[in-house]
Amino acid sequence: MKRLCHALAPLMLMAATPALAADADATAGLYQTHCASCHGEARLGGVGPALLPGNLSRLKPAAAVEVITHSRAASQMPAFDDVLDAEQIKSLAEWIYRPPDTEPRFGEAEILASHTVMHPDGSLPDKPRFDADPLNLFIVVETGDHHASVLDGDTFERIHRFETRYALHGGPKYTPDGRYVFFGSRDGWITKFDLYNLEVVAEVRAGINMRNIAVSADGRYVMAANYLPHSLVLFDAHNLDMMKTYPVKNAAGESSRVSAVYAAPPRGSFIAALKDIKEVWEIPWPLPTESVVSTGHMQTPLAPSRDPALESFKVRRIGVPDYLDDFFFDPGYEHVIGASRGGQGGMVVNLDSGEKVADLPLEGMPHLGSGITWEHEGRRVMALPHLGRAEVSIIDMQSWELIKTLETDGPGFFMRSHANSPYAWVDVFFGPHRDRVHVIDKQSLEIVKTLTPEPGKTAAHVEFDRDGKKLLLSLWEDDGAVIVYDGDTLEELERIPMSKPSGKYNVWNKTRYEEGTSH
Ligand code: DHE
Repeated sequence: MKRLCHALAPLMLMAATPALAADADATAGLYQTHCASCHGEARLGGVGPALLPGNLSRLKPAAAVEVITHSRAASQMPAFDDVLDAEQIKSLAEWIYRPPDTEPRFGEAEILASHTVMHPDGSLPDKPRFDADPLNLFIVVETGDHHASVLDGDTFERIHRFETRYALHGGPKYTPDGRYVFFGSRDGWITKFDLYNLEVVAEVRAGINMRNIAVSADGRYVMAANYLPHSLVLFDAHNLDMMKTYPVKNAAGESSRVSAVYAAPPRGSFIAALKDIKEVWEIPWPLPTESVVSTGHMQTPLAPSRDPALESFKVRRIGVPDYLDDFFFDPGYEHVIGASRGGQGGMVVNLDSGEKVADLPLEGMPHLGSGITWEHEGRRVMALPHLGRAEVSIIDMQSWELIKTLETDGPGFFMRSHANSPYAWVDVFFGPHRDRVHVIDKQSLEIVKTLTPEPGKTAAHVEFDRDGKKLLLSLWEDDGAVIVYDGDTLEELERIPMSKPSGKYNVWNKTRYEEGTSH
């Protein structure tokens, strides 16, 4: 019997293949009829998000069935349970995770075609439409229904709430005066929002699967980092006009996804880490004439003393000993601290020489991207959670030695503090205790309190106000909230209902490169 089955197998396969192909054709037809008008004929997105495997990594297949069947809360997508039967919905939900037959193209023509300017730079009033301190506003990204809220950082009143692009990811980036904020979506959209007038002023799509964006310290340029295509894209921040695309390749012609791009103010440049080739790229922006801006603890020079031979917008390739996936910079942006691929160990690389200056004894997927630093007994230390271990590691940034490992109630994602706060906060994003957050005393290096704001509900990501006196914590649920805490007494002060709030971003802390937060 077994032999027979084996003998028949090729025949059965031949018989099955046309049927499978017919199924796929039928599903592709369903897609064109019901989905393409919003998600694009080639699945590259339109009014709705792109439906390609790389863009759908955040959506579980079962959730895709649910969305097609019943729609998504507060979205314009209709429910299809009246139009399609369960089998058709299941096949569509599977089909969108298939790689496309031909690699989708997204080049300069597509970027230019996506560009819209709603309010040209300089056309809206220069005064805020509200009384709140414009430098102490918070943006809260609400991922549940794809909105963002603007909060007054003194009263915590919601000044405004507006619909964003689908699936924003990473921190929105401000211009140094705090007037404009740029959002990046996983689908590649960059949205420029005028916080004084509470209006979207320009939009452009930089790629199909974007990692993040960075804004130059002078607020004049925006750089986008893409996974698909393998590129960096430079924009003039005024109206998001495309200036240049950089195909990301090494000298041998091998191309790479970009892990992320950051602005390094003391260097006057963007720094991009590459995921598939062993290089870090430095792309300088033109030197301004002003001398120094105070950026919190850094006193960052706007006109950095860098090698005058470095040409603006030209790539300086820095060879590094390993691929950089997740990484962090020291406050002076002299070193990049990267996690090795596979998350076993880390390394410190000097950004001028490209040499590795230290190995870091970090295992269990250290989440360097959410590392923070502070002064401890006369030396600067950095602390970071691990995505794969219930630990926080604390490292001396001079000797690069691990000085403390704190056991936590589970692997964490985000860590946060403020120069004026005695505490650092870390969540327990993964595992059964994701409803807890730990508070670490920055001097004793001990966990001094564990809070459970709402049993059974995920609590994650903290951001302080500009003085470091109060802070916001997300109750990361569809019917969630942002909880305001007193940063010293650790008492809860109030809750502001929100739809799955993720990151919170205080204008002052970001534009001043405050210690203890992300930049
Ligand atoms: Fe993020 C920031 C990468 C998954 C929420 N995340 C970032 C940044 C990078 C990054 C490179 C810094 C960008 C910036 O601010 O300029 N994130 C990754 C990943 O590689 C990873 C692990 C897998 C992936 O899907 O890409 C990942 N991230 C997630 C999530 O699953 C989170 C929790 C939910 C979500 O929205 O997708 C998530 N990431 C965030 C948030 C920030 C972020 C809220 C900004 C933090 C901040 O305070 O600045």
